[in-house]
Amino acid sequence: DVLNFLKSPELKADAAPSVPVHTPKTVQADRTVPVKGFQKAMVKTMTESLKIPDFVYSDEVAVTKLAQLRQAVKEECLKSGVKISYMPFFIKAASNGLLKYPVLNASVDSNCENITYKSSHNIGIAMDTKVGLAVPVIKNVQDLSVIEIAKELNRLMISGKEGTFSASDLTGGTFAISNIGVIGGTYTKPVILPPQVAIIALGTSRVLPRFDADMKVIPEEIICVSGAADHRVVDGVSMASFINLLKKQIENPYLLFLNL
Ligand code: CAO
Repeated sequence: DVLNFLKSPELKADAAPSVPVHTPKTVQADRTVPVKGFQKAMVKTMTESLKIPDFVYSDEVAVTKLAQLRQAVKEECLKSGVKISYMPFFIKAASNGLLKYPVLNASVDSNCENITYKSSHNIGIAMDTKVGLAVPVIKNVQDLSVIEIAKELNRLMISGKEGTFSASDLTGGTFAISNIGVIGGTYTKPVILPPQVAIIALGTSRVLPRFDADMKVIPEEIICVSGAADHRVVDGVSMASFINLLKKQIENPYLLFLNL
């Protein structure tokens, strides 16, 4: 039995091991590689970004109803060759929010002397590609339906996998979204991509206990959304109101189809 086995002479501390114990050691030389390609672009943008006096605002967004909606349309979309995730809904909700709070879809010159309110919602999507972080852009989101956004996102994700982005795919962004939640993490502080003035990031969705209107505990699927903005141009109230509007649409996803 187990007790006798534990007392057996083979397990005694002074018993000589029959096989010498080895800790394998891997010998590796240091490696220096040049910074190039997308990483070089990241060095430039991120260094510029550090000069921006930014602030971050975060809130919980319940995606329970969105998850149900997505589940209901997923198969139909697949039949039309479109994979639909949470992202197209968030992108559409953000664009609707930008219509109401255009200061978040603006750009500033390097000395912050002029603000340009952009007419198009060209939304950059932070993407983990085979060559590293890229931010391809979905153009004119204000004119696209959720399914059209999904198609464009699918196309860009294939380009990311194959490394076939066009120059136009990678330029002209006016606002950005990073869904790091695909990988993990609950909270995140997104980094603005100058000359843009705002970006939002999504954390991982988690099912958590929350109160409903009758104070009953219910399971809610929650994503934490964080928005970072250039505080020289955007005030906290604009960002908070924008996130409130995004939250309202995601938590009541039928609103996304009403174009209110
Ligand atoms: N929490 C939990 N699951 C999530 C999620 C989240 N926030 N977002 C997506 N998922 C799920 C999707 O629903 C999908 O599930 P199914 O396979 O069951 O359909 C799965 O994760 C994979 O999603 P996806 O990657 O295919 O699609 P997406 O549209 O959600 O995201 C993209 C697309 C391009 C944003 C994502 O693939 C990506 O590259 N994210 C990384 C972004 C990044 O690197 N940000 C950091 C920038 S700063 O360094």
